[in-house]
Amino acid sequence: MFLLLFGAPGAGKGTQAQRLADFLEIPHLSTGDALRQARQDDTPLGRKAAEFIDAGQLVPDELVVGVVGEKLSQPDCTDGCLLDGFPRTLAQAQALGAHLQENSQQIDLVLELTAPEEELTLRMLQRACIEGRSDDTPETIAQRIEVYCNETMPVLDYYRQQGVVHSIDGTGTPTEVFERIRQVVEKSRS
Ligand code: B4P
Repeated sequence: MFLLLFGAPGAGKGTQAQRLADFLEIPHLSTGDALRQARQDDTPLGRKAAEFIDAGQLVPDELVVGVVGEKLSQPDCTDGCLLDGFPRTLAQAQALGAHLQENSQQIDLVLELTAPEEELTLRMLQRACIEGRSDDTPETIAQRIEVYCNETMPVLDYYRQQGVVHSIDGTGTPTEVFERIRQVVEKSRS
């Protein structure tokens, strides 16, 4: 199964993606995690990405598309993969579509996690206290939410036209949210 997980910053993508990938026994790629790892490793990609991440902006498409292309070309992704936080722009969606088509693959399901903006902000401010992520400041959080609405919501509309999007209420405990996701995934598999 090829699945995409969408959600505004703080909607719970990272939290749910790991559970879902374990449940489906498929590889999982979070572009946010991959970029943070590159930054930690001080690679050229990580150094370039850092300035965009810290400003609450999207990292340029060509950099992110390269990361995903590399992952999808690995043998463990032949039968499926869960992409978390990708695609975030229409150009990324088109690049993904071209890659899948070349390999006679298709997107089976797009999950959108939703939560009110106050809840998103609160979660990220709480995470800031625990993890100290450089992009979890109040100004950057507001910027990331705006970027999500302007650049990523149109990508969801693009997939909605293909009839593969399921919106899931992302409020409640992580276990409650996962149960909602599990039901949608089970239904789409049956
Ligand atoms: P991401 O790493 O994708 O960051 P995010 O949108 O904040 O989501 P994350 O997964 O971290 O948080 P989650 O909602 O799970 O991206 C970071 C940056 O990288 C982007 O701003 C961008 O610059 C760059 N980037 C990434 N992908 C890119 C792409 N494709 N193109 C261009 N740039 C890209 O969780 C948030 C918090 O809420 C956590 O602390 C969690 O514990 C908590 N939480 C989760 N579920 C909860 C629940 N049900 N109840 C209470 N708390 C919950």
